Amino acid sequence: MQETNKEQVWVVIAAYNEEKRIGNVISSILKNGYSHVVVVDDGSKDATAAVAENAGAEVLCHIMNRGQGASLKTGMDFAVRSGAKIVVTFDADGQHHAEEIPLLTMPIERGEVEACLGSRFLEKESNVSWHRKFLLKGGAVIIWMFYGIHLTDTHNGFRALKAEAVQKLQLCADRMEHASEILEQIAKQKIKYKEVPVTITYTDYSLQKGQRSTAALAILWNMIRSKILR
Ligand SMILES: Nc1nc2c(ncn2[C@@H]2O[C@H](COP(=O)(O)OP(=O)(O)O)[C@@H](O)[C@H]2O)c(=O)[nH]1
Ligand SMILES: [Mg+2]
Repeated sequence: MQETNKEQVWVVIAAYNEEKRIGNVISSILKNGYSHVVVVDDGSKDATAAVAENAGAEVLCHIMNRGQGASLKTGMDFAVRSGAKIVVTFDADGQHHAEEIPLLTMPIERGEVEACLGSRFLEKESNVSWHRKFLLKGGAVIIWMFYGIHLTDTHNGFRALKAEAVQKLQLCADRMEHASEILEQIAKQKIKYKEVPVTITYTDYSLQKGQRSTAALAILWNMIRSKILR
């Protein structure tokens, strides 16, 4: 694989009550040569912030829980202000793989695109359940209908954005709706993007702690409703 300039990459992790996994996640990123790891601890009730700091991340804290969208915004803005050329968003629960970060950053470094979006439905195998797959496919159809961008995977938190693209994003959604909002902004701001195959690993931990399919359905419904009422 072609070498990338890892010094210019900031990896941003939004974390809520992830003391069990965040340490290993940070270690795997550092081991892969990325020294800029920013964790936004979102009012966790456990030791997420302390574990993240001990593992070598720079930790920003929200004093109360504001949601993954608000946390990523805090982290991405901080990264850009700190000199990041590329910002990678990465989950705290061990579902993403640090060795795949270059797959997302290389097309940006080569100047092909300003944003690279991870997809679990291209080439690589992810152990995603049929009902999650069904919802994600429904989400892809809605994103295509609403924003005119055709993606195979619309709610994948593993992505890379050029700093200039981060600055163009106007993000207001604090919670999980932010994933659709980022895509809406990519379309509106005409940010050049591509999808890249990545692996998302579902473990008992991530399934038990992660979003319920009903929550994903509620997000889809809210998107449709707000579009109709707009
Ligand atoms: N900052 C912050 N992060 C959150 C919150 N809820 C979930 N996350 C993080 O966002 C990532 C994805 O969340 P998760 O619930 O696993 O979503 P799923 O993988 O789509 O089921 C994980 O790294 C979580 O720690 C929250 O309220 N605030
Ligand atoms: Mg998860």
